Amino acid sequence: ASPIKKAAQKVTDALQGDGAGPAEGIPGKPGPESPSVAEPTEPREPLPPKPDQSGPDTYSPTGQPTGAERGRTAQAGSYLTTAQGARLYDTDHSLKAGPRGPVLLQDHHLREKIMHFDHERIPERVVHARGAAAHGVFTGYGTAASVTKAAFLAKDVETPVFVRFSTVLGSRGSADTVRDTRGFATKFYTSEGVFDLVGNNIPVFFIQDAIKFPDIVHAAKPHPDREIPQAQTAHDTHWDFVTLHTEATHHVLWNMSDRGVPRSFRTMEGFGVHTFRLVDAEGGTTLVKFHWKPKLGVHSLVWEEAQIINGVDPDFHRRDLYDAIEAGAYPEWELGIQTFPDTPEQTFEGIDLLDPTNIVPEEIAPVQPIGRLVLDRNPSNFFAEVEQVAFHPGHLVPGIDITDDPLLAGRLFSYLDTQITRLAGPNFGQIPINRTHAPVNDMLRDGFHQTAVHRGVAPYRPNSLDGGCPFTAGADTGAYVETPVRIPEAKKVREAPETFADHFSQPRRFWLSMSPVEREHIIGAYTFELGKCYEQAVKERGLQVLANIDPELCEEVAKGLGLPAPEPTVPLADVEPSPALSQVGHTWPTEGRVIGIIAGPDGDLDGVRAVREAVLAGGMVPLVIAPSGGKLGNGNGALTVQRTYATARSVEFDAVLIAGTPGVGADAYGARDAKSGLPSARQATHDPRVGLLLSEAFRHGKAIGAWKGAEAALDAAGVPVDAPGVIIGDSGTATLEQITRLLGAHRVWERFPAGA
Ligand code: HDE
Repeated sequence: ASPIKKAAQKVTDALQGDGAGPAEGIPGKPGPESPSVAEPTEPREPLPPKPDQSGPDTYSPTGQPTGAERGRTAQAGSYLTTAQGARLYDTDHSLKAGPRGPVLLQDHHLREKIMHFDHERIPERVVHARGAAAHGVFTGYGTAASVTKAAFLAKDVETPVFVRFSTVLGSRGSADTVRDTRGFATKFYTSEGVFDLVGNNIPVFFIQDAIKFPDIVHAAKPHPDREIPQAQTAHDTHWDFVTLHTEATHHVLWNMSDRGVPRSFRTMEGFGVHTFRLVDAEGGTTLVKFHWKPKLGVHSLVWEEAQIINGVDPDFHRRDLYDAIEAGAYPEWELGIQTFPDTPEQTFEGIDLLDPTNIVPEEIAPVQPIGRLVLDRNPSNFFAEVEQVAFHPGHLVPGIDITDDPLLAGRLFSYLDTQITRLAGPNFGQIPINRTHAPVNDMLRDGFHQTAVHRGVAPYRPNSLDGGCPFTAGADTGAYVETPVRIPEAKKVREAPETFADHFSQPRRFWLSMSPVEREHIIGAYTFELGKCYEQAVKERGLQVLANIDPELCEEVAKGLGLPAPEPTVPLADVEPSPALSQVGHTWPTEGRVIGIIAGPDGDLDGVRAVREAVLAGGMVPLVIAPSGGKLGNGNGALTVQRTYATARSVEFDAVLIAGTPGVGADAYGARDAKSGLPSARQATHDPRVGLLLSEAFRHGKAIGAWKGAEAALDAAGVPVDAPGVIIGDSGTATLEQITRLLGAHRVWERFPAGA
């Protein structure tokens, strides 16, 4: 029996027992065989304990834990105790003066239990509150050795990592697929200390100077009086700010593009945004920009899908990441760098490298791969790991240094500061998820939540009482030594460089680099968001910004808003497109893609079984959808139903297959059982919910395969059988090759009015 079944048995035994005699700590005597409970899905083995994250310490600093004691499941001990280790005989009833009498103040267990519960929450992150994370491994290729001495980037060095993805604006409980920037923060537990690469899925930022961060965040967060809307920019204060403050234009354009609604965390690029300075073993320096390239390609949702998902599965991205890892479809990225000579001007081909609203096109500075990231382990405890992880752009290792990007400077202050409030004191580095894997020998002492028991008497330097220890290191013994960058003579000013004043040529490059269908999506996004604003002046200013990017973009949005399109107020920049910015027109691996297989009870179950196997063999995830839960068919070959017509929605699937039900024609659509009024089993493949699923999948450009008479269901759903990406075959497996090929392009782009 699996551990899950054994555990279930123990609980059943305990519930049926008389409470006498602890058997392995669970009161009760062995009960009868537990009744077999039908599982809608295959049960999962619990995750193994993590080598570097032990369970809560259940010992005092003076007693040492035994091997078995450490790292075990928190709830598995023999006896329930108080926080102080006293065994409890009851945790379900308050201490009362008689069963109907008043509760007594002397109930110390009640007070401890409620006190702890009352303080379970910590403040959510002021930005990036909503997130999900996973553990993994980073392996260096050694290709960066000529530009950096960072040990973790050397060839074949494996470094444990923890990556947290997030949205920016929403609260902790907000929906995943809102239109927003996504955080992509990576903690590398290197042998030389922690390195945090705290990036986003958009390579540019709203502002050029950290001092404006409170302004952009106050404008984009919900209105302070009503606290609406949640987790989105489609409201007046956001558009008021970004249209008055045009350095935000480039970032906003990325937000309004498909990048604002990623299909999955697994299909997002990541960017360090700022220019960093790498330092080699001889002290030579190179300026770089970091890029994460997803193995599965960069893919997005269409806007309608994103909106539906926010209702039907607000945890869509979180679930997708967790499920992919559990299924063994480990998300993967390559880390790459664009390199630039470290000249005093800090520009490349006329692009100011200190301006975080700029990209450098990959066509003129190719991204060179330097390592591989694989996420292969889910967190065991969301709060302990995902909530308490504390990133900081100032967590650097020898070989990686910063530049004078004024946005980065502010971040170096902000990320430590915020943890003092969020994690209640300066010792957050001792929280298991934040602990470095390098030996720590600091002289930081005391403070809230100090969990170390430091020995010795001399936490100061120089000292003689602790033998003068510890000693400082030199660069040759692994110390972090700042690059002695020359600072040009200057006056103290509150100013930006002149080159920071061009707010439109980079957005224009982005627009010109988009395919027709991506442009159509951008037009739709601006029309939606500005259409949600109440203030006429804000809409008009929004159109003025668009006119300065591109007249066609401006005209199309103006049409949608019913307003005149203004003339540009700046000359349109003469820029070359960067084809690497477009997501369309490439072919990608299809691993981990989700294929819904609709099957009725009378359908071709052999065919469903065969296609399910073929989907699995292709590294994709088949989900069988049937009218109700349980099994389809009998005996060994019975198929587990993973989604019912009630729980399935098109947005979960990248492609849909439908197994026909022989003998049922289009006119049976929506047929109901005469008695119950419910869709009858025989007509199940023609259920209105299936019709909705198919029509949505069609509208969202998803590949659809049908066999053995299922054309009738397509017909009933209004899906033309000869439309692009609709594959009719003799069997499910016969359609799969074409379906997989279509999935490689992500969507059937021809189905959108603008095509690809
Ligand atoms: Fe952040 N940012 N940020 N940010 N940021 C935070 O730190 C801040 C910026 C980013 O998963 C906060 O621990 C300032 C750029 C990510 O835990 C806070 C400025 C980029 C995350 C903070 C920026 C980011 C944060 C909130 C302007 C992309 C989530 C909680 C100078 C390169 C990390 C926390 C996680 C989180 C401040 C700008 C990315 C308040 C002042 C640019 C991915 O410290």
